[in-house]
Amino acid sequence: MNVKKQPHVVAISGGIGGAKMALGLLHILPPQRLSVVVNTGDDFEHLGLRISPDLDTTLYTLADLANPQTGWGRRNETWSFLHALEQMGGETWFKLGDGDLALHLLRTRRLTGGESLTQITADLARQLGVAAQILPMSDALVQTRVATEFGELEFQDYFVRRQCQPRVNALRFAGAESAQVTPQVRAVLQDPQLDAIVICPSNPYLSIDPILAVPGMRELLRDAAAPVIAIAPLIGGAAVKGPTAKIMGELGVPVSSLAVAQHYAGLIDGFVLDVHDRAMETQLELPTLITDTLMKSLDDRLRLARMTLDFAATLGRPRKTAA
Ligand code: GDP
Ligand code: FO1
Repeated sequence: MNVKKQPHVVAISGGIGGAKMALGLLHILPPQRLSVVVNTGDDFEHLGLRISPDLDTTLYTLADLANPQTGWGRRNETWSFLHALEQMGGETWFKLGDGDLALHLLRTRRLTGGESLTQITADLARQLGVAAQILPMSDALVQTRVATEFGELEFQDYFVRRQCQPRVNALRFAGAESAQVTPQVRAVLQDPQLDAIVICPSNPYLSIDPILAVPGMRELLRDAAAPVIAIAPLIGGAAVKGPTAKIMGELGVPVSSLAVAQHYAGLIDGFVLDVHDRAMETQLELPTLITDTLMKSLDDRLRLARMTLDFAATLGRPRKTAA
């Protein structure tokens, strides 16, 4: 009997932009055949709780619980906790909804008890009915720090409290040097039957670079059995949401999808470019799929996911160059 192999795809993702793509992939793959390796460089402690924003966004998005307006947090959220906090003079710049609070409490309590972020996230995903493996990039604490005109800022201070207004001079990922790839991330990237690794249209500097900074991660991508494909997070030189374009400008990088592809040079085997940027195709020195990459509806997410996997299938298992 000829048993058809089930596809297996690994997505490398940040928060809001990445989770949109991961949702498309989840819908077109059989259950448990999507693994999402998620940035945890945005993680921080707030009000005594451990918050992992990109894991939260991925969990809520894949569980169909996400707030469609903000992209982060839960749909139909209530805010009694935050209002009570405000009344008593607590910090309210980082908005924790009542339902969301339950996730942070559970996570924090189990982390304090010595369990790994990977194990806790797997349990939360199961409880929320998510049929994908959601994997933190590492179980070690890696924290993105933003060097600005106001000195070095903690990530959420820069991103949420100051709304990405300070000018970025440099980024570093504190703790990355001693972080380790988890056995679970290693296993999915070393799957000999892997069909594709998709670098989601996430912020390359804030969301993907922290993942790549975990020692051994680049080598795992380079040595994987499947092609690595990145999707441009810019459309017509602008971000759909968030500070990607602003940061590229501030770091002195041309604000273009070409620069994003060049940022991933040596790591990717194919690039997905938006139709608005088709003029750049001739300058891209790797196989390129040109398509509409704007994901407004669920159908848009599914279509882009399908096109990306069909594109990956045309690339086969290219010989990898040094990453
Ligand atoms: P964050 O961690 O919440 O900031 O989210 P990500 O890093 O995962 O995603 C942010 C990036 O997603 C931004 O550069 C956006 O331009 C990009 N993005 C969001 N939606 C879309 C979309 O529909 N299409 C494309 N191509 N990029 C998108
Ligand atoms: N983003 C905001 O812009 N404002 C918030 O008040 C806020 C609260 C918040 C709470 C939980 C959570 O998981 C994420 C939250 N985010 C909020 C998202 C935010 O942390 C960023 O989008 C990411 O770190 C960038 O990926």
